[in-house]
Amino acid sequence: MFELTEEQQAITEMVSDFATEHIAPQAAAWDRDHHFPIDVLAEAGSLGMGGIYVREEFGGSGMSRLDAALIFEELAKADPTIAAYISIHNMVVWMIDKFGNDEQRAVWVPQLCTMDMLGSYCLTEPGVGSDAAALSTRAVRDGDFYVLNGTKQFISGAGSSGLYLVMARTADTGSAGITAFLVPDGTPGLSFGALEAKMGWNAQPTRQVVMENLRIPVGNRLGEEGTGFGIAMRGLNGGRVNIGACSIGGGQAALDKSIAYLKEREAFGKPLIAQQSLLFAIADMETELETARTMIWRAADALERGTADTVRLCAMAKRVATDAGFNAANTALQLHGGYGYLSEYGIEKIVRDLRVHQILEGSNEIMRLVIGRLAVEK
Ligand code: FAD
Ligand code: 2MC
Repeated sequence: MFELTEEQQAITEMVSDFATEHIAPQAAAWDRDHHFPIDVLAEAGSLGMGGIYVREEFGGSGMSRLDAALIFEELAKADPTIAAYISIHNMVVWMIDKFGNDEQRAVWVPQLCTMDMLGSYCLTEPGVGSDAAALSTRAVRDGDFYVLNGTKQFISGAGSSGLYLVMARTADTGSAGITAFLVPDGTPGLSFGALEAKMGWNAQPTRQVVMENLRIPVGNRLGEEGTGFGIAMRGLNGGRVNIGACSIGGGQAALDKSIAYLKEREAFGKPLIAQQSLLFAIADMETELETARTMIWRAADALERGTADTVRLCAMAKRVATDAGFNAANTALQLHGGYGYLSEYGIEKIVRDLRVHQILEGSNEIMRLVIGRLAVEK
């Protein structure tokens, strides 16, 4: 559990090489130009990163949740934004593989695994984020079709994705009245809002997804009516671990840059690393990231084995890792002095990118809600 196998070390090395060569050199430009590199995503897909923990039968890589966490950490060292998008895509593909029927799997999973087609996860609405069970997008059955009406907010990849996994209400029974649907791009009635201007995550689009009298066949329903909330949440358990791994990767990159900088930068007649207070800052970053990594690996293992404490451990890992990653990046900025504030040094981008991980995939307050509720139930 605490030691990676040779195979896992090889995966980490392969992803690190890919990220160093194909992502890191362009990350600053993609951020500046708000460019979503779908060609590079397809390259990641060809290496098996489009369906990491999807079964091999329909083109998945059949790897474990821990393998996925290792992959997302490595990708995020090069660019947290690209890593995070790939993690959301993986969540969507896994949900279809896990909860879809054979026909849905055969149609969608292979092209999503290669990332020739991208997937978006559509839960949040303009009026409903944390209180996801109160969503109001409606799906009304009409013979062999469902008619969908509603707006999804903050949808990652929207406008570029080929498939939208949409949670909609089929009955007024709270979380039990929610159903999941597969909405292909190009369906009449599907449109997108303007590109949101954001603090970070600039290399991936965030838009509203608007559905107006959108008709999809009953065959596009994922699972039975009323099972959509559970499907959405089970997808998110993995998403939370993966986004946590992305935060650790970004934080680790910021820490590595800080160590190199403090060794090189001189003040008061010696390198800054000789200041014990700064060495202690490095020690705390290192310790907090390693603590979070341990938690991520433990949650990934629980998810893999389907243990009873999976939800709790995933929520804890998400909270701890996204805080640790952001804190490490923010400290790294301080350690770089004025240069940390300049784009050229690559630190301020990590701070901007990691900040949102404390908000999305269930805010860290919602993680406390989940953990707290389970703690008092015991
Ligand atoms: P609110 O729910 O309105 O919360 C506001 C504040 O109140 C937060 O700090 C929250 O933690 C706190 N709060 C709420 N309820 C409680 C409570 N009971 N106790 C204590 N504190 C509470 N969603 C998708 O479905 N798909 C996506 O692809 C996606 N991508 C995103 C990309 C970006 C860049 C962003 C910013 C968001 C994305 N989201 C996506 C939405 C994201 O999941 C939500 O923003 C998040 O869940 C919080 O919802 P909200 O913004 O409506 O905040
Ligand atoms: N895993 C499995 N099942 C879960 C679950 C989880 N993590 N969380 C809740 N459930 C089940 C729960 O067991 C219950 O099932 P049942 O009815 O069979 O008993 C059902 O879902 C309803 O749960 P609650 O009674 O706890 O519902 P409540 O409304 O009180 O709270 C809450 C739900 C707040 C935990 C949930 O709405 C939540 O996680 N909110 C955060 C929303 C979120 O994470 N959004 C992320 C959007 S995606 C994103 O940001 C991206 C970037 C992609």
